[in-house]
Amino acid sequence: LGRFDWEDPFRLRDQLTEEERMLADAARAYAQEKLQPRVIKAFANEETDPEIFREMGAMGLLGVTVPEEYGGIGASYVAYGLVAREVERVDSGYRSMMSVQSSLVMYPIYAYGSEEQRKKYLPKLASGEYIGCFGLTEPDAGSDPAGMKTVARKTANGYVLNGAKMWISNSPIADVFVVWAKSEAHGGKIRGFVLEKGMKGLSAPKIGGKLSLRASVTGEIVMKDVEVGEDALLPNVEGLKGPFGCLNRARYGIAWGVMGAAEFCLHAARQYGLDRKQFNKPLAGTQLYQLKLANMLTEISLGLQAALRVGRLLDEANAAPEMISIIKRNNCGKALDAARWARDMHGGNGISEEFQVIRHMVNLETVNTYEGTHDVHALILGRAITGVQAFF
Ligand code: TGC
Ligand code: FAD
Repeated sequence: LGRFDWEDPFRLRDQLTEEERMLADAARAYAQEKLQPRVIKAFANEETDPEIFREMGAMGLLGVTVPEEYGGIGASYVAYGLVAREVERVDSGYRSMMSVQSSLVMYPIYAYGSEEQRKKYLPKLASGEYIGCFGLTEPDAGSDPAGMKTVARKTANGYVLNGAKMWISNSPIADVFVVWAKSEAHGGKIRGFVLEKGMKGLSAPKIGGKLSLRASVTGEIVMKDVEVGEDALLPNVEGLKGPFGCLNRARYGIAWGVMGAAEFCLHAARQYGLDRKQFNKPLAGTQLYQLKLANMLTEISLGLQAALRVGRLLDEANAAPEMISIIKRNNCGKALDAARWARDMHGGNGISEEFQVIRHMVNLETVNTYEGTHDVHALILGRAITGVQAFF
């Protein structure tokens, strides 16, 4: 019979390549040494340090799947997932910064951009010199992005963009804005545009007062007659499959990331239960405490194994969006459960920033909502199961 290691129940590590193990170890060392020491203060003060992009860039953690000639490291989607897991073990906000840059900004420029756009933006996004953001959601179009109002009107030399995007990660500190708009010149179809900080009519005010994901800045993107040249258009994609192609990758990364947050919560609750005595015995020696630990461990083990399977299929260009809906939805929901249990298992200490589980808990509320809510992914799956759409 084989050995059992509660920290790696299905021996995930044995299923990785040497390159994937090395990248995961490097990401863990960076996250624990550089991100963990600053996260409590950053969350409390709602501060996002742009230097983190430079640090991640220097470590090769931005756009890991992008080929080396454009500044990436040409690594696998499994490697990308492992990075997300290590960063989100510290904070979902830091993972958000990384995954927007990698999947929602570098990926569309790489997959849909011209050679000039790739050369102009990707190396600087990979190094963290440029910070990127992705504007799809609008005040009146969230789960239903087809209802967006942002428009691009054709001019003699390019386009004029008008509209407003809402709830955009990184936007107040962004240099590069990948924005989706209905283009009149393309029959009202959705097209992607790359805008740059400083363009006349473009602003990105911060959204204050967030009680979740406070270490990652979120803002609006306001476009008032923003004039761009033809070279701002992403030439190689049209329709909603453009933004969804990016979301497939980001949602996949989230499925790994939230398991990192859940693992933090499991480890914290286990240690707390071993250290804390009530009724003359450690809490970890009670049946109810062990039941919760067992539930957490089970869901994390299954969630990681499922993410690995989908990652391998993505690397073979053989993953279906519905597979990604299953793991995004379920892993977010289970991570949120784990964080809520861990919060409860810490008793009163569970609400203190010092023990960190409540920070993960409130962060995961956002992660459960963005990139397609828990229920929207249920509807995507319901449509696949029945062949009948139930969105409207
Ligand atoms: P529907 O009719 O289903 O599809 C329209 C077109 O899009 C294609 N498509 C996909 N292509 C690739 N991958 C996918 N996953 C795709 N899903 C759909 C589809 O084939 C079709 O193509 P075509 O050529 O036939 O036109 O569209 P619908 O309007 O009925 O969609 C409904 C629904 C609910 C599935 C969709 O709108 C949805 O997923 N809503 C959720 C919105 C969402 O996820 N927003 C995320 C915003 S970005 C964000 O949150 C970033 S946070 C990141 C961070 O900080 O970490
Ligand atoms: P709604 O669509 O209004 O949904 C509200 C509720 O109604 C949800 O429970 C939903 O499940 C439910 N619902 C919706 N439609 C149906 C239906 N047909 N049937 C049953 N129930 C339904 N967007 C970006 O474009 N870029 C970003 O970088 C980005 N970053 C974000 C960062 C943060 C911190 C947050 C909070 C959000 C971010 N988002 C971003 C936006 C995010 O993707 C949206 O919030 C999300 O898609 C949900 O849209 P909504 O908020 O408009 O909610």
